[in-house]
Amino acid sequence: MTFDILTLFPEAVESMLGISIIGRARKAGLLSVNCYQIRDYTEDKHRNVDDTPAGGGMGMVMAAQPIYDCYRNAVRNAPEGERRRVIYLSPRGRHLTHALAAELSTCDRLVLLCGHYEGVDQRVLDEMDAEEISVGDYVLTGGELPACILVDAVSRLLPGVLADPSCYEEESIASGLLEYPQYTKPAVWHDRAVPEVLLSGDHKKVDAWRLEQSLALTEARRPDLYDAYMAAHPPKPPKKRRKKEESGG
Ligand code: 9D3
Repeated sequence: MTFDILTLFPEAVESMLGISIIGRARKAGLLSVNCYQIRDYTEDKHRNVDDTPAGGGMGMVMAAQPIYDCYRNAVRNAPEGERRRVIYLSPRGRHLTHALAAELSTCDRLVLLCGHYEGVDQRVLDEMDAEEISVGDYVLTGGELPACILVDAVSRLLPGVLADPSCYEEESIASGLLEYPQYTKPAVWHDRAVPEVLLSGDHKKVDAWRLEQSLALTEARRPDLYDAYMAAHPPKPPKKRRKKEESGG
């Protein structure tokens, strides 16, 4: 998977995606992240990349030309027929979810455009056939943090990126439940004990306790997820005792 990130702040994106699990996965060649400085592509004599909005109003709008030339350069050597999506991180986009991240993880290349200022000239979004994705209903100052969130959420689903792949099957949001509470040593800290069942060594009991905790937390905090989970996991009907008449024949 290759991520091409078009931004006015490549250093910010590069530093965030150069560390931890994603940084290691990049060094291992499991994914590529290329950051492009949109300003390097401006044909404006003052190197400007934005201008006043047509029709008047506040703020500045990112111009089409530098973004489009930056985009063309990013995909210049891309193989013909690759599975590619162009994404504009935008507060008016479709919300990023685990399901969307999983869908994006099947692509060969994601081109991510980060806006700044009040927005981007609509014509370049149309020309690139960009889809819009938001990371939630709150207002940020630009698309760089959202782009990092998207790269992080998608990258950890790629083969080999996580040490233990079983963890993305059981894990909270993917399973539809919130995660149970976690503990480590020591067994008592500030008069607070680790729940006894976790020290019992009885794996069946531990699993049952964790599921019970996940269900209770999800019901209390995310009734929407709880209802969906219950609809998908109907409780098993109790086993009927076999009656003599039915078994006879
Ligand atoms: C003037 C109206 N504003 C919309 C509420 C314009 C505007 C505000 C903030 C346009 C862009 C931005 C910067 N935000 C993003 O680029 C962004 C974002 C966000 O603010 N919230 C959630 N997801 C995203 S993805 C990109």
